Amino acid sequence: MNDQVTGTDTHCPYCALQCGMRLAPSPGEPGGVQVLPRPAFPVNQGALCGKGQTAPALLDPAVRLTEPLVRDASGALVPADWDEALDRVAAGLAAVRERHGPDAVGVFGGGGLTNEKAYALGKFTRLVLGSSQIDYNGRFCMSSAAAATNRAFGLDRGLPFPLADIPKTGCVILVGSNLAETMPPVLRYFTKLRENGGRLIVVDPRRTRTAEHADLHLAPRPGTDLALALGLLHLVVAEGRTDEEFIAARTTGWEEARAAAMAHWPELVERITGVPVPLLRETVRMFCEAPASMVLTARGPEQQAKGTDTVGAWINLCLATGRAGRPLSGYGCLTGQGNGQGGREHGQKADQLPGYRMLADAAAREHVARVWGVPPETLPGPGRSAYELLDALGRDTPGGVRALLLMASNPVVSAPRAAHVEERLRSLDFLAVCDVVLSESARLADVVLPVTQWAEETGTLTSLEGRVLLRRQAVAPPPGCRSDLAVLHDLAARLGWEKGFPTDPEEVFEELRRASAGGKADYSGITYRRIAEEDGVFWPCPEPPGGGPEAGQAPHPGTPRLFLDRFATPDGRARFAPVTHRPAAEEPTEEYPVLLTTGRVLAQYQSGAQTRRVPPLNDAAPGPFVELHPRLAERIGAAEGDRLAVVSRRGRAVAPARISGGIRPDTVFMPFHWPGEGRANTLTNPALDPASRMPEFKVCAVRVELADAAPGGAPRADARER
Ligand SMILES: Nc1nc2c(c(=O)[nH]1)N[C@H]1C(S)=C(S)[C@@H](COP(=O)(O)OP(=O)(O)OC[C@H]3O[C@@H](n4cnc5c(=O)[nH]c(N)nc54)[C@H](O)[C@@H]3O)O[C@H]1N2
Ligand SMILES: Nc1nc2c(c(=O)[nH]1)N[C@H]1C(S)=C(S)[C@@H](COP(=O)(O)OP(=O)(O)OC[C@H]3O[C@@H](n4cnc5c(=O)[nH]c(N)nc54)[C@H](O)[C@@H]3O)O[C@H]1N2
Ligand code: SF4
Ligand SMILES: [Mo]
Repeated sequence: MNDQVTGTDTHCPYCALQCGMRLAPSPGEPGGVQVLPRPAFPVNQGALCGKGQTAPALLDPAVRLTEPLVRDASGALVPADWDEALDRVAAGLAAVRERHGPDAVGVFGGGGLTNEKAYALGKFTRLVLGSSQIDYNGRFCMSSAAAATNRAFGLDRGLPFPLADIPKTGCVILVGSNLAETMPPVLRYFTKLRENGGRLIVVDPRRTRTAEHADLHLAPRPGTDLALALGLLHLVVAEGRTDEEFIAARTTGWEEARAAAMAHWPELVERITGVPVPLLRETVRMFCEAPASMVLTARGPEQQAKGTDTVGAWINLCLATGRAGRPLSGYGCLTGQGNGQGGREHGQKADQLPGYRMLADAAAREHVARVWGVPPETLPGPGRSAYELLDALGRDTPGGVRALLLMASNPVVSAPRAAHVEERLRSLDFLAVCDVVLSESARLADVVLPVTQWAEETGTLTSLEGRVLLRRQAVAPPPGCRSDLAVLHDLAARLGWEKGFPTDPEEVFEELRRASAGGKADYSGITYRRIAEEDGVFWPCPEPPGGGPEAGQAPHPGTPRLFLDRFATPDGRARFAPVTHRPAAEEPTEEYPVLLTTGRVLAQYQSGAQTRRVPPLNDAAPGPFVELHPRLAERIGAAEGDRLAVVSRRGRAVAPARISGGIRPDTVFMPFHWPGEGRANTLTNPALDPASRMPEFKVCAVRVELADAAPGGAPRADARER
């Protein structure tokens, strides 16, 4: 539907909900368009959060990059024409490759990239650069849930059912998601659930806006969700609430998982988590007495050095109670970035090829190599994970990565142990950044390429439901910008690959369809036309043998609901994970007695590179803060608004106090959207989950003190005057 009069139906630039919206011309407004509701799109039915509503501000040439920038002899970034900028990038990457080998050239992508871009970026890295060194920011996002669902179900799709099922189930345990702030239009599904008599249980160390809507709020110590889930499973067994028939027919590994859970007595779990036993019992009762129930996790339990096992423990709870692979029941992960789902399926992850094929699998390599027209042995093997890649940057790292192409991420703000990562980026021989704005990371680049974004181009994204959507171009891009696809095409041509990198997104998608055919994330039956006609298509959607509708065959309907007949494992059974509790990588000590956790606020998005440039959003959330309990505030002598120093083993950050009775007294919370002195990631711990390589963003040990205290510890008098 591309109607000149009423505008263009498209989707939001930000999160994984990918709300439908309509953009209509509106001269005089920022970006020259206004956002109108698109009530016919079923997922958000016209509702948008403030970020979506104000998104046209991102199109304003006053905030976005409109010409390439190159570093001149004096060290300043100065405008250049495209040919010069592209020549410099091609030469910078080629020089390092020649001197230090292909694996000295790295690529870092983003979950905001469309499927077409993620696909082209993976192909570019493996073919043109010949490098194994590619990963992306999605590793920081849902990789633990991905690892756990692959292990348990044989497939990783965020939600195995559409959001529309949520109001019809009986009970949802929402673990570590603040969706009232992170995807507000989704809240209506939970409000309807409760109107229908269903129950909502929220697990979060803070009484968030989301927790305000819950029937029960459990507030565990950060980093103890694994013990919590095991304690619930213990009670399920002790109270005779297991579904033995389901366990026998559809799962494997129960005996081991059961034995592990039985070691987690409710009283022990109360001691570890701080959640009282009666609340544990009430949770089990609500969950098991509902005719159907779900567990949904987000970054709270996942961004831990044991995130994979933690998600595994929550899946165990679903399996033991028969709450998986059945209508209106199951485990799901709420994916985060706009294309967090599709971005991990098509080859920008260190170990993956398109269609969710694994790079280490010979048959997978052969299939994809055939589509790419190269011998399979030319494809490099798996590379380093995101943090390991960032940690290996720099000319002083033996065997490290000395040139980097960074596309759609801002790790100077968003990576763990960010001061170290910033220093690694500065020590590169060559850094090229493709971005829409001059982010903190782009400021460090030798060359910055200004790319088209969102409403300025067309592409597909896969939402948290596994629904493949078409985000349509609605406005002309500024003349000085090129799409990421064009950048990859132009660089490939300079590096000897005239063919294989088309700039037309639909052409790339047609190739992606073939590359994904037969893979786990099979998109071969999906076309741009179908997406437009059907409000999106759920993968897997294979093309029927012998061809689709063009060949006179009925199209595959797509798969809104997974696992109803069998799980995607070789034997069709779900696998229990035999997991036991372990402490966080850093527990409190005398020197660092408080736990820091981090996350988001409503009006800012991620590293803030985009939303800090949108005035109404920036006014609503102008800067960082440290949320702390009144008792902790009293102990350190802090009043509301006082500048607090939060110190971890990695560094020190300073931000004003925000005192709240809604947070645990042993925990402080900082949002991570800002650079500079209030950068939360100066503090965070890059301890990695052994399976997913996810860093422990959600828990580290810190000391909290008044920033302006005089030596000796007493608050300086002037620090209290504001
Ligand atoms: N406004 C806004 N919306 C966004 C984004 C944004 O930056 N801003 N980003 C998008 C992206 S990429 C993502 S990944 C999603 C993230 O969406 P969410 O997962 O909802 O976001 P977070 O705030 O990171 O974490 C959720 C909650 O986890 C809690 N938490 C902290 N530690 C623990 C713990 O140990 N256990 C448990 N159970 N909970 C804990 C925090 O208190 C927080 O309330 O949001 C998406 N939407
Ligand atoms: N402490 C702490 N740190 C965290 C988290 C946390 O909870 N706590 N969460 C983590 C999570 S879940 C995530 S997802 C990461 C996200 O962190 P980042 O990867 O830094 O994410 P963004 O800020 O979205 O950065 C995206 C960049 O890409 C640009 N961009 C947008 N569209 C395009 C495009 O089409 N092409 C190109 N080339 N560029 C584009 C934007 O302008 C922006 O500069 O942060 C992680 N960091
Ligand atoms: S919830 Fe997400 S997709 Fe919807 S308008 Fe807000 S940021 Fe955009
Ligand atoms: Mo994310």
